[in-house]
Amino acid sequence: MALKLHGIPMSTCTTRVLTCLHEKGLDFELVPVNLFAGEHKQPPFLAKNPFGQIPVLEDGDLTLFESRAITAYLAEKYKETGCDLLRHNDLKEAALVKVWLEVESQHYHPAIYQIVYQFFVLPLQGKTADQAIIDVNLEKLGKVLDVYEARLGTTKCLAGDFYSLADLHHLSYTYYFMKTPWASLINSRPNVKTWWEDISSRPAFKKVAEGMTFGEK
Ligand code: GS8
Repeated sequence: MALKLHGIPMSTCTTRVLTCLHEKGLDFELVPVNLFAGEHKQPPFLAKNPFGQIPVLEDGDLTLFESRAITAYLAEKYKETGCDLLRHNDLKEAALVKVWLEVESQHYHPAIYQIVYQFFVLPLQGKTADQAIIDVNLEKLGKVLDVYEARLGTTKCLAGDFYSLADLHHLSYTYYFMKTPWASLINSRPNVKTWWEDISSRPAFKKVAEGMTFGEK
């Protein structure tokens, strides 16, 4: 039975999974969820994710939510297909991938999420962005990026000289962030800029980015 992904192509968390599916060259069905009609808060969807959020992946009788857990599942199940995103054959490399997966979710995401949310999502709901929240998080993100700049001066990608799930997890939010007035946070750091240009030009992500239309009129 084909993999079924419930979500929408412009959603950051859906695109995290879509990028992984394309990276692995897997067949899947994208099942649209009508967020504007509140479909994700209705019992049929809540039965798949009790938190009422996209994305959800169904693989036969297995139902998963949380985009990072879904990509980890796909990277494990299809480790022999396409790029080995978790470096199964090398314990140290695999451990470093896990370190940088944590860095993304614990340090990078909390800051970049706030900026993207304030800049793109609130105006869409007719609300005004809070510049003070944006400013605090730009400062936090800058500090995280200083660490990345040093790291990426020694290795091509975050976990080593290889593309991994840790890099992939950065794509969705950074893509939208680069459309904000603060893209210089990435572009002014040469190693981060080279890394960003490298990972965002992978065919799997370029395909997904076509559907990432937040902020476009
Ligand atoms: C977050 C899911 C999420 O925020 C994950 O899957 O990584 N930690 C979870 N989903 C958003 C769309 S993200 O573009 C969502 O479903 N928002 C609607 C809502 O919360 O009501």
